[in-house]
Amino acid sequence: KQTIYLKDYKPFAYVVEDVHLTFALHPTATRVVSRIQFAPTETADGVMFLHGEDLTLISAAIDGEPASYRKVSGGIEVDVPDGPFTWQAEVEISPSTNTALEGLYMSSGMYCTQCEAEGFRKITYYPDRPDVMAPFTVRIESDMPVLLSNGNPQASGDGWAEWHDPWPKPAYLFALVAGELVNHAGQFTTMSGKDVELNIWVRPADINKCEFGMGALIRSMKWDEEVYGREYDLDVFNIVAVDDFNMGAMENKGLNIFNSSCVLASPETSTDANFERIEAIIAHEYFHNWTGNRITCRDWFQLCLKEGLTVFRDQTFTGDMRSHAVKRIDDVITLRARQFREDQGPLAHPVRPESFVEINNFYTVTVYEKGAEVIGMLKRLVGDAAYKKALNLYFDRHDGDAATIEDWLKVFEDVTGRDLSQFKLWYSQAGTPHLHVTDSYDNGTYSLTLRQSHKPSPNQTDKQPMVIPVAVGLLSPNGDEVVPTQVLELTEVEQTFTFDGLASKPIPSILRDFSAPVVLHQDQSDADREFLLANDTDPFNKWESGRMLARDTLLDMIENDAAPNANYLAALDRALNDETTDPAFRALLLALPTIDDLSQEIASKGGTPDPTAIYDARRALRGAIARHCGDTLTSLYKTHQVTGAYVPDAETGGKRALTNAALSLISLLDNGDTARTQYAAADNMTQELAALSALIQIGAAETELADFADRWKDDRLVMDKWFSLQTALCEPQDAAKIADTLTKHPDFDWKNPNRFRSLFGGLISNTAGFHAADGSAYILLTDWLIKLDAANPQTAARVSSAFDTWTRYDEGRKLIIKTQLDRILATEGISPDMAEMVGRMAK
Ligand code: HT7
Ligand code: ZN
Repeated sequence: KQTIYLKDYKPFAYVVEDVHLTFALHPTATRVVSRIQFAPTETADGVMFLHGEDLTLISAAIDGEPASYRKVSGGIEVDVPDGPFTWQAEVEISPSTNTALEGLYMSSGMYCTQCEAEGFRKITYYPDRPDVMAPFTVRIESDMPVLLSNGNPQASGDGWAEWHDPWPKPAYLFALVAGELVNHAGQFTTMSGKDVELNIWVRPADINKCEFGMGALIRSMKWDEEVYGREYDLDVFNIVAVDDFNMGAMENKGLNIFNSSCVLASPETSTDANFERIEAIIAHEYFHNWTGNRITCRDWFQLCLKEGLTVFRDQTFTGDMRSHAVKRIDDVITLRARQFREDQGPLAHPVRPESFVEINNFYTVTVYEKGAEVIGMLKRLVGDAAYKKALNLYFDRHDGDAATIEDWLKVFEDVTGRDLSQFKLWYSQAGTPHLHVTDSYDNGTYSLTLRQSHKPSPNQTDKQPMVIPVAVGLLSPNGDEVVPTQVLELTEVEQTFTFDGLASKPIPSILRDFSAPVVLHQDQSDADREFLLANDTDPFNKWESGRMLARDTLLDMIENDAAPNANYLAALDRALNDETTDPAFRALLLALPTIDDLSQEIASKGGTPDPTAIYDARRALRGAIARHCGDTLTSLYKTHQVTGAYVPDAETGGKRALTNAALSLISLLDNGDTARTQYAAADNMTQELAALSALIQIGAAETELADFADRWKDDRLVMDKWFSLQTALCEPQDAAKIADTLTKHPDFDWKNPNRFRSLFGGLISNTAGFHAADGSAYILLTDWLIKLDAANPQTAARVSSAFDTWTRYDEGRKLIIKTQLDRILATEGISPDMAEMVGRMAK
């Protein structure tokens, strides 16, 4: 496959005016007839290229006459007339043998599609690019009882149904579903009074897991009207749950298709974290109706245009539904763990990449999460009112367009009069900026000097200074906030900002709310951190102060064999006892930096992380916290128990998060007695899984693991948890062996992406286990990646990114990993997806 470059973009030379598709469904021989009206533009030259992959072409005609065409790499070239014409083709495809889960495939007996990014070309010949938009009419012929496609239902009869989608859309938003499905119905009346029929379609066994998803959909529809003024635009909105799915969900117009793990929920089978994630994903896909569907992307380099903005929107939604403070902390934990990690390694790329081989490899945390951070910075810089105006202008100006980042930034420039050319570097410059802060105080004036620095990234060595919004507040030593939050704009390499009229040297609270995705370097004393942990009015920095104390004591234990910092333990105990703070916030104070976070930190300072030593230090610190804060933890565990029927809300979820964080530590002291009691009494999955996890972590879960598997053997989603917990939480030295044994379990259906990710995602997250010095986990994962790649390249390539930190480690580990990467590259028939990912890592 060839490398594609942003700079080479050229519009398609034909307009697609109308698309009619007829599907005669059959597991191995589905026939697809396409009738497409094309009109040439000025750049047309009589030869039209249509994408097509794995298609058997039965017939092709133009205006009723046999077409003249040539098969070329990736599609066909067709000789076409000078004026408008109708292309009609018939192809045959085989959904049941499509294990890549792209195009039309089968999952648990149903037909479904996945077309983003380039799956439509596996359904029929078509200009499969996001800047070609057209209205679609679809006829489905099948004896399946439920036949769905995009848009509104038009007509149906015995064994067929027709759908019409009036909104011009790119082919990647096409969808079709046919199956023996049942629906959980709902209804929504839009702000202009239109009634919309809502459905969640599932297999009959799952009908009791739809209620929460329906509520989340209705909340999302309402929120998008209230906060962004966006109304839904069809008569029906359908969601379908599918068991075999490469990612979380897909925003096909009017017919969202979901990985069943991202929509099905019940108190008995789903944890609080599952409920929150499901609500966020339903919102995300729904929000795409405007940011992605009505306004789409000109080309796949602009992916962050829809994804960064839609993630930003779903993050704000979750904050509004639950807690902004907790959501922000959660998001930053993920950003640092995953996006900063990506930025630090060989897979680093800009939010808007400039080249790719396989676009599926660029659905990354950088495009999504850093893309969302960039929107958040823009909003902070222009202010809420201008953001709102700019968004309204964006929707007015670009409705129906396939737009670019330039179009997006221009609406902000037009609304505010600001020049955003320097800000645009956030889209083109890879890597995480470093922000260095020093301060001084002299005679009532406090000075803050901010300096930015940038490390090189793959293919980017010289970097320009960026615009960095740094939210700052100042506290006086008695705990009062003497300067409330203000945003300093760092635009040069170094700038000094002064604050006058201060009676004494203040304690600064810098980068409040994590106002920019940067690494902050600040000489902060333990005393200042303890002070901010107790007094900061900014919840993010309050938490961050505790986090930095925990990080530094861990680094001291790892690097200098030091004892746990007693000041930290005392400050943590005080913070845990502060009843004025949210239990969910206190639960987050107990979440220590992960082994991978710490190894990222050590590597960025030029050291060589030893995962085993980091594991031991973390274990020692957890033991010290359990002993030092034992009374507090036991008391919190008792006083914050939730009674009554389970409700998946933020308030009771926060209490469960706190008691379960306490339980995990208490279990280090009581041999798991409390956890065993909780497991036996649990009436919801949050409590059950927390108890089971605590027991696995102390190596005392044999009975409960067997009981769990026995009770849940028929529930695929719960059994995914059973697989992942064992590989994620076992002792590192046992991890590869346990994973290997589990691959031989009769329920290890490796072609199911959820099951594969459960087992191997668990293993990869067990950092000390994955990086066991003998390389056993590296070798096991590589064997399975090679096997999976032959069936499902997209999922295999994504999982292969587990190796992206390999250059951090010692020579022994590096040699084994490099050997595995080379082994993958040398495998005959390796997919372009895998070849690109591993090639970038092995460089
Ligand atoms: N826009 C979607 C991204 C996507 C995808 C989803 C499912 C399977 C394969 C996929 N390839 C790309 C999901 C989203 O961001 O909302
Ligand atoms: Zn998305």
